[in-house]
Amino acid sequence: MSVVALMITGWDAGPWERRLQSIDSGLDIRTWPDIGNAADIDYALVWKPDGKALASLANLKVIFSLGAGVDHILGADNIPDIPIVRIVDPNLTARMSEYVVLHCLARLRRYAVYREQQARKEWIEQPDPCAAEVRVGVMGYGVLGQDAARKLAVMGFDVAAWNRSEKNDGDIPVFSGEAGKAEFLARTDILVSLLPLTPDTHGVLNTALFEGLARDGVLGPPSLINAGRGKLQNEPDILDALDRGVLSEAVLDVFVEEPLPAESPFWTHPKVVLTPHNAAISDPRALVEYVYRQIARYETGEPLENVVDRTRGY
Ligand code: NDP
Ligand code: OXD
Repeated sequence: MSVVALMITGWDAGPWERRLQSIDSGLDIRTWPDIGNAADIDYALVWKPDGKALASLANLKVIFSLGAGVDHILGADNIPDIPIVRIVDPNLTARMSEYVVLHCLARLRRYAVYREQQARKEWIEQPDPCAAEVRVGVMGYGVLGQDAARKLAVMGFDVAAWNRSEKNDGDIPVFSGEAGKAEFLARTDILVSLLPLTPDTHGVLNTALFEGLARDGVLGPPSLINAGRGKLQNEPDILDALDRGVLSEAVLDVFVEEPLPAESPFWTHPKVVLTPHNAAISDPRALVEYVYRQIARYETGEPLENVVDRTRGY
């Protein structure tokens, strides 16, 4: 019988345990820190795990990230050198695209302005460009970036992407690497960050990047949506760019420190829309089956899918 450990920080492990048990009542599921004999554990399902605790599982075969990102694992000390599998699932992907499309449409249709006007009982029609006049740039053209970009294109936005490696994707131009960055930024009115956090992407959302964005957009100064990771962003640079009008708005789902401290100026900044790192939640009702499928593949000798490349960091 396989033994699974749930090692979850910040979320309730209960729904994961119940869902797993409902799929396979024969599984022995243990929730950290009450895992009994550490040497029994075959698989660890983790969110922000304690590295030392993971390292103590002497017979661990696979680590499953319960999110698409894996910086919460790779950033911990003593992570055992075994496969790390991340989440790639249509449920999570669709949630992220909803978030991105929502905030691009809100910006296009000046949702914030009309809310303010309503509060003042003002009947004023704002200039009304169409989606095709607005250039959205998606940074990180992986599973989430591609889905969001395609759905934005369906809504009519003029979409391009920026990626580490070159990719050809039909109608969506994909710029790559440092060589393609300036051209990508210069044609971007709404910048969407869906990058993973790695040593290369740490702090990439900074003043120099904001100043490279398009200055001739139909919606006025460019705006930022960051749903990747908080440490991609230099937070003082975002505040400064908003205050100087280099950015007109920042939609932030992720922060350097989470939960966002009460004293953070982002809470009350009039040009910031913030959400509590829930652009794409990990819903155990959908994702447990994915993990269970991977365990079944491993046990029948099939290759695991979506294994993290540790040297790339994602
Ligand atoms: P993928 O690994 O599928 O995609 C990552 C993409 O980023 C790849 O296309 C990769 O390029 C590109 N990339 C990596 N490093 C660089 C770089 N230095 N410069 C340019 N491009 C780079 O990940 P997902 O799309 O599944 O997820 C992306 C991130 O979204 C996660 O890592 C996580 O941090 C975040 N996330 C946030 C959530 C939230 O609720 N806020 C929920 C889920 C995920 P290449 O094609 O060359 O490999
Ligand atoms: C993830 C997240 O990585 O929710 O999936 O942040």
